[in-house]
Amino acid sequence: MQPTELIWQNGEFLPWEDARVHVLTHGLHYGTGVFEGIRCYDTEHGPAVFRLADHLDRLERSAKLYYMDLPYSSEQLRAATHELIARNALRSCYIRPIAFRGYGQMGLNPLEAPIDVVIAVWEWGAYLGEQSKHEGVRAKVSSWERISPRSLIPHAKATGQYLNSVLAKIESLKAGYDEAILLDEHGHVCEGSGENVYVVRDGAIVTPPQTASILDGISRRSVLQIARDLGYTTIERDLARAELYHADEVFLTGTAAELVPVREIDDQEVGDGRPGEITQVLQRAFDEALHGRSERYMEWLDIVEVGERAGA
Ligand code: PPE
Repeated sequence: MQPTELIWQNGEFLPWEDARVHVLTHGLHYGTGVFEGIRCYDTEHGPAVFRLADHLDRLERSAKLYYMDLPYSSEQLRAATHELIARNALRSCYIRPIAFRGYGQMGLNPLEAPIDVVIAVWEWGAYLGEQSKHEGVRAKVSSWERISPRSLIPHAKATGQYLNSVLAKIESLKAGYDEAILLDEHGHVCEGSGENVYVVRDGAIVTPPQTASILDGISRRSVLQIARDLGYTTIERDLARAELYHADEVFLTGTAAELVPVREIDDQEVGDGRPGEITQVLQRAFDEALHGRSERYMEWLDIVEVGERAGA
């Protein structure tokens, strides 16, 4: 990864290499942290963060589910994010806010451990590779089941929960695929290791509902709205595994990945093995929204005020 100049840690702007934690940090041992992944785009209005308020809202909600009271308000984190992007003179970047149980308390009761909050920004290119956007990825249905609400909280974006995604991702890569798709205990489709998933069949866009074990993706909300605005039928319902293979088109969305077509699942071609038409229409429209080229969705962008270092 490409370091930038500054990282925001507990209210201070520190040089990248000085943003450190103690080895006995609670979150390192027990996965007691919550985080976000956000992107900032270089638009003609300046660097613009996509749905920052919604991401910070999700961070706060994830924290609450793990009994963490964030020591900073969303408004403070928003201001810190803006200042961090400006001071690092970035036009576009990935933004990683993380809040975790810090140093001072060991054992499974984290309630006395302090809560540390960090925001880092860096340039991060196409998550699944530049080609994936145009050609689509090859996915494997994972042998690992998506975490269940009976043991964890699928709707929380919590660090420890990502061991599930990490296992699925490694398995798919070692088997020669680009990405994993996880099912739940009933065999219903949930999502990718770091993306929501959609099937297009007979012109309708189908994706698992909120009640499935998914993360309530902010790209998901955005792409569903764009699809509806374009007049497509969108359906949120349980998806059977076979529907992946029978689909005309399949695609994934996430902040890091953006919108990526799936061209093959378990060695079965999706459609004709090339990104489908509806996928491409949505990909273009989403891209326009992300990059501030769509008047209709400008309200999703939070423009960063940059000083004289802008574009430096
Ligand atoms: N599901 C999971 C499990 C997930 O991690 C993400 C985001 C999504 C769905 C899509 O959510 P949203 O970004 O709000 O549309 N994954 C983040 C982490 C990637 C990483 O490698 O770290 C991301 O895309 O930033």
